[in-house]
Amino acid sequence: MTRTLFVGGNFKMNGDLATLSKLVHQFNDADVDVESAEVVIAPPALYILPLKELCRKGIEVAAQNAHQLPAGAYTGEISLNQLKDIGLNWVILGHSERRTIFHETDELVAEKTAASLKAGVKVIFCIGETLEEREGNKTEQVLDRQVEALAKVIDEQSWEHIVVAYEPVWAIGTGKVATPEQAQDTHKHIREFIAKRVSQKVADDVRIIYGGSVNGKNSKELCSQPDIDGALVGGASLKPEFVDIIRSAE
Ligand code: G2H
Repeated sequence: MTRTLFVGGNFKMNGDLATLSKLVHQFNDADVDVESAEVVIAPPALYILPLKELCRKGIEVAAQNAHQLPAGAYTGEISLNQLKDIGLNWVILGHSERRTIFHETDELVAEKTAASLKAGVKVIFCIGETLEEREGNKTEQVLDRQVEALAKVIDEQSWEHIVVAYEPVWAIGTGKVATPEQAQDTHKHIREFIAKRVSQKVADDVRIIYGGSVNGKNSKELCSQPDIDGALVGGASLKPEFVDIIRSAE
């Protein structure tokens, strides 16, 4: 089985139109083999459309969040149908900043993910444990619980539209990256859980990417682990070094 490397750039609430446009031009001009990696950038919502126009073939755009309902009186929210309407194929759901700051539960993230697949939008489904959970030897229990919530609400076929992003909360934006061995062990566990809970085929096919202080220097070693199929990159996706991360696949 071959899983194409997946590299996501999560700009979070950073940048302005001029700087992000310049960045996209740099990504467009970079000499990378677009066949070797699937590349998706996730700008703040109001820059999705202008940046989508700028991206060359081979670079797709994602939203960083969406509401689970198709339409209605939800001031400030964007629906998955609206994302689909402007031609978006990807959304990030369940990022730890959404889970912790905006109190999104496992069930809500799973519900959003199911709604997203129904709307025809593929999902970068984020999971991860806090430092306290890791130190309390609860990492596997937490990840199983987060994946289980999703497995309950989607069918086996739907997994082909999911990329799982494992992001240990203690490694996010802290500069404290998990070692390649730590990340590999955890990815292997997630894949084994999916094999048990869903099917061996889904476990073999689903891409599980790593996030948390990934940069141009550590990405190659992380991405060369057998169960790590790419990266979800925050801080470093706002710099030209994002191109080096995409090159991890070459
Ligand atoms: C984790 C990651 C991107 P960073 O949040 O999703 O951010 O690379 O800055 O740790």
